[in-house]
Amino acid sequence: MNKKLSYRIIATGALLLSTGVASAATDYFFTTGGNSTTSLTIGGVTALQRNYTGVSVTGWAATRNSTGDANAEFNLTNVVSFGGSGIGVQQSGESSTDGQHAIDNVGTNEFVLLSFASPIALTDLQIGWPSATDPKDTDFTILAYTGAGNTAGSPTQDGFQLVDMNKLNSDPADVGPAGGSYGLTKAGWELIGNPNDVPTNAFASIGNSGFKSSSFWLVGTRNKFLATGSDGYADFGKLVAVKGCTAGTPGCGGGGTPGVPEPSSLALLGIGLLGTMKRWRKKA
Ligand SMILES: [Ca+2]
Ligand SMILES: [Ca+2]
Ligand SMILES: [Ca+2]
Ligand SMILES: [Ca+2]
Repeated sequence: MNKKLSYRIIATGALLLSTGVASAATDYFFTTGGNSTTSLTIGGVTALQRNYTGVSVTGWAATRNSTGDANAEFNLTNVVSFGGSGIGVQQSGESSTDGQHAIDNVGTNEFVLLSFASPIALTDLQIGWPSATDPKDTDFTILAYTGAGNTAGSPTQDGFQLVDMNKLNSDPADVGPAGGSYGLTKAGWELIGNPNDVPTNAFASIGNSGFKSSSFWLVGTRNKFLATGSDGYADFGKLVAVKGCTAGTPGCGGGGTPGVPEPSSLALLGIGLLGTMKRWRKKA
């Protein structure tokens, strides 16, 4: 087979594959400041919510410290945009020189809360920092609000509301009186994954093998209350993007595999190749 013909067959196939494959996955990037911002005041704290296409982001920090505070709760805090390297959670007093301007677990556990316009099965996350020249540990903890595990008196009994975050804390064992502190997993938040050593600038699986779906996701550095064992190294990361799919669609818990051409595409590919082969035979 001559080179020109080989290229033509490859080009024909590539064209058909690119037009005939249905992909259910969607990427959400956080490499800008957002399309708009909303000023929120929750629990006496005012901070910016960043609004991107299809998803809004708020920042949260648990005041529980390493020795354990009885009254620890999550507080609203700033989501800061660092352009191409992503977004971080920068609390008042956190330095830009020691990595704590990112999402981190030095001192307190931090999360970003992603509120999607419609339910999504989150599958991957990507961080854009730490850089190769400034290596740091990058273990994460991911939760979805699935409503499962709501207990009587839970602040989230009637469905998740942003203000409820103020009443929750990191420790799943912490169940207080109505209006007090509740562990995340006692109030409808489900632990989805604890990905270790997330690489920079590449999508990494969060471990959502069951394609759990929700409109609300918490993405944070490793939370010691929600993982067994620890490597002892503090974690840092600026979130560049997340990837998700619509639960129940092919490749997203609904059977089938995205990226495999449908029968009609295969038929078209066959016709394309047949035409190319005929022209080749005529020339030969
Ligand atoms: Ca931080
Ligand atoms: Ca910190
Ligand atoms: Ca690690
Ligand atoms: Ca770690």
